[in-house]
Amino acid sequence: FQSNETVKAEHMDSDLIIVGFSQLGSESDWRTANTKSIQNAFSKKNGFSLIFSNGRQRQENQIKAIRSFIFQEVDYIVIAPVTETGWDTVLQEAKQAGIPVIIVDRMIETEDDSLYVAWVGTDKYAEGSRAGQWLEQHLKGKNNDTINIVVLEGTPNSTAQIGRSKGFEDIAKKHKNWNILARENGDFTKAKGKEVMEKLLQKYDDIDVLVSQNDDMTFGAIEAIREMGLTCGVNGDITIISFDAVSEAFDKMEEGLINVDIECNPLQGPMIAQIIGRLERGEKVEKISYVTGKVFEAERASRDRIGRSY
Ligand code: GYE
Repeated sequence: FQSNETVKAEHMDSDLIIVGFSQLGSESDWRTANTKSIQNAFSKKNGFSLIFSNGRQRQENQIKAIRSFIFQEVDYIVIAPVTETGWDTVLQEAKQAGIPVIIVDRMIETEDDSLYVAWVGTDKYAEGSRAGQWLEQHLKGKNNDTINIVVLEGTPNSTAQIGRSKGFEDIAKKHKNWNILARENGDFTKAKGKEVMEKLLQKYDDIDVLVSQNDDMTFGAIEAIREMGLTCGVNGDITIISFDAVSEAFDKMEEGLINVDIECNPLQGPMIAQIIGRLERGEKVEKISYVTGKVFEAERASRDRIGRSY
């Protein structure tokens, strides 16, 4: 057990700004890129000392990390929360300690929005509706055929799962011939994505479309589909709509295995560092800042990926 002063001394290196970052886990390629972006932005040469904690997809680990940041008297706390609810108590503690909190990527559900100074992330509902809109275009002229859809969902009650599900379903509702056969949790991981897709393929022999809420689950699902002797993507049995648009997904689009990928940009570090810079100078910051994203189709993947770094 180290005293408060000892812990602080380790990070006290002159006038560096001490930031405690509670990342929710390391479940996906997207998450790896997000972590790197934040670690790079909060480097010593940029004037920061970063204390990083990996929550391994468990809220209780994140709450522990936040309490330890408070104990260490960090200057700022940055949290990428795994799920939306259950943060009020620990964020009250941070507030009482006078430590500003910035929420990134996913959102929290609270009635007291004084518990955080700013949020940075992408619009997950918009991502879900872009997936639905793409399918509308793709199916144009096939209004009488029944389209059987399965959805691989991410971590239950995470903003990414809630937003992408709702966004897609609000479009699906408008189409009587879209038949959502199943919605299953694949935890945003490749292993779970594969396992769940295997079960779905055993249960249904007429899946037309897979909507997979992140690329890692998609990679697992593609393995399951191929091992069953089926094909997917541009000329395949199963149309695949994925989310994130990480580098391996571009490979798969170039191979024609994924039809379309709804981008979610993980490179959020510089925006968060900028917000802290403003707070340091006593300037006002936006409460909500959206990072924008595009829609990438297999047909253009080789050109669209030029210049991308993750
Ligand atoms: O899409 C997924 C990750 O919250 C937007 O979390 C993020 C999601 C991302 O595990 O790959």
